[in-house]
Amino acid sequence: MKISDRDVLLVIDVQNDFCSGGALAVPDGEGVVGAINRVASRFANRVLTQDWHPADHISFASNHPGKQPFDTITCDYGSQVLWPAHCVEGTKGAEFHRDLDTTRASLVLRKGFRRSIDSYSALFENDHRTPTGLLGYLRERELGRVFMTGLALDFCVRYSAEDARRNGFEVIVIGDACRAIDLGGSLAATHQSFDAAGIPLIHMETVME
Ligand code: VGL
Ligand code: ZN
Repeated sequence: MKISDRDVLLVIDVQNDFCSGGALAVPDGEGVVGAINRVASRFANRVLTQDWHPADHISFASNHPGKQPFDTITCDYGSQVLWPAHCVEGTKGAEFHRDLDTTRASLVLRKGFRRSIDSYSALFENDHRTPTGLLGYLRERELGRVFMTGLALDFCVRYSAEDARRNGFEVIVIGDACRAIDLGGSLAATHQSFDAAGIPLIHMETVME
């Protein structure tokens, strides 16, 4: 498929903690690295995101006495899944996977850095109101189609894709350059939501052709 200078590759959270051996390992998380490096060669615009939390972050089960990872709590902005502590700012777990080619990224965007609010989406934090700045970046640079890759398909990739679509961008998810957590039916819900929103899931080979 023809990739233009207006298209952008968004690489979500390909960090050690989401790969094998990490604090919140996504099954075969590191399996996205080769695929992303390959498709990246087709794009002039590449944006990487990094999940980046303070140690006392609201999304960590360990910061809520009596709660376990994967429990859900209600906070100011609605419900929030509690996770094992992960991607703590400045730690090895928060670094990009060592084989991910980061050299030609034009932007590295960190999200989830405020103690009292999580951010799955790369565009808006979990209150669906607080901007990360990425929407302004995409608009100001007049970027068009947003191609999504990374971790995890059913959380940060999903919410980023939906927010971009809702804000008028054409969004395409490269399925084999993503992996899912699949918590309580979240993967099936993601597929349904992509269908409803008009977000196609394509194969990497389609991008390479
Ligand atoms: C993510 C859960 C918590 C993700 C980040 O990158 O999908 N999931 N923090
Ligand atoms: Zn996180």
